[in-house]
Amino acid sequence: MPPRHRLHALRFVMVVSMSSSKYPRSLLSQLYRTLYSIRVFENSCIQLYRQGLIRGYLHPYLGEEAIATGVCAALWQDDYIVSTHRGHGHCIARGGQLGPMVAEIIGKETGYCRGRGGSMHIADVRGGNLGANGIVGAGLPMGIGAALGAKIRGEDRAAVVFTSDGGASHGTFGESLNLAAIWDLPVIVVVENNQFAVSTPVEESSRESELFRRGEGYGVKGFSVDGNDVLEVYERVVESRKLCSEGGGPVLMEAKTYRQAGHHVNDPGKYMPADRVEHYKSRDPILLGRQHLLEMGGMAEAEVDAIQAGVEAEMAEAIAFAKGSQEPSLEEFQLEVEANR
Ligand SMILES: Cc1ncc(C[n+]2csc(CCOP(=O)(O)OP(=O)(O)O)c2C)c(N)n1
Repeated sequence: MPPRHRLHALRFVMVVSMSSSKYPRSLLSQLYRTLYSIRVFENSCIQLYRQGLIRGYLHPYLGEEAIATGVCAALWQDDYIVSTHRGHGHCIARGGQLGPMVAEIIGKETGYCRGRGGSMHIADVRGGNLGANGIVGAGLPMGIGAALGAKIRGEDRAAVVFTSDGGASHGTFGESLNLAAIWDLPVIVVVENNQFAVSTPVEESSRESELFRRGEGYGVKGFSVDGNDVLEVYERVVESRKLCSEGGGPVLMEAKTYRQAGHHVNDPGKYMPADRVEHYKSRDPILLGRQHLLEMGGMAEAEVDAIQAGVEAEMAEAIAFAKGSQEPSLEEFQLEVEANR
């Protein structure tokens, strides 16, 4: 072995042996792969949008990746998730494949919903993702229903409902928490508090901006986590999932975070104070995840770079797959409209 490589290998072995992390390296590496996949996916979608391949709205999850990643890594095989209008990250973290996701978003037959749903309506029911939703707050009753169904059938399955600071002020939020509480349902409601509903700051839309406190009035355990730190999110969801299994649900988790861009792809986000954006960028979930992998996982920079290169290659393949896929035909659209009249 050439001396430079020997030195590198020696340093690597020392780092591994010095690592006292309670987290297996495989977990840290899986978390980082998911975080990075979501980041690359969202940046690629922005490019596709600019190229005119995505029509309608596109709500990137940039800056919020640690929430979906940490939550879904803590779930069990048969659990359900219900997503939001900002839902690509949830789908990826629950095991969604990038190719059918891009195909769905650009309206191709090979998409998860044959290109009929688009960005805000991706569902992967077989993978446990009951779907994204363009109606703010509408996922809550769906998640409660899924958990109720599991309970009635005697299955040990939990449902995670992702919602938002805006969603937490909808009537469905209170109604769903109340029903989940009186029926002791295995539900984890995750409020992704990115501190804005479009351009309205959460302090202006609620007298109590610590949204997890809303659980108290319904008799639901609530707590808040740093939504930029994937490990903190993961740990609290592991505990919450166990609690659901023991009959201790529902649980309300508020994950505090910040968008790194405007509400949707065409919103410059000028209402977002620059110092707040900078603060949260300095705590970027991808950077923190990388740091965990290097420091706790004892991984070498080159190995982390290799994970990133693998994700980038997978993304390029996904885009090629989607672009090369067939468009739905006009005739079939007409038949579907007729059939649903
Ligand atoms: C019931 C309903 N009202 C209004 C809208 C229009 N709308 C789309 S996103 C949004 C606000 C979103 O803010 P928030 O719920 O906090 O989620 P975020 O976009 O910050 O993730 C609104 C009002 C909608 N989609 N559904």
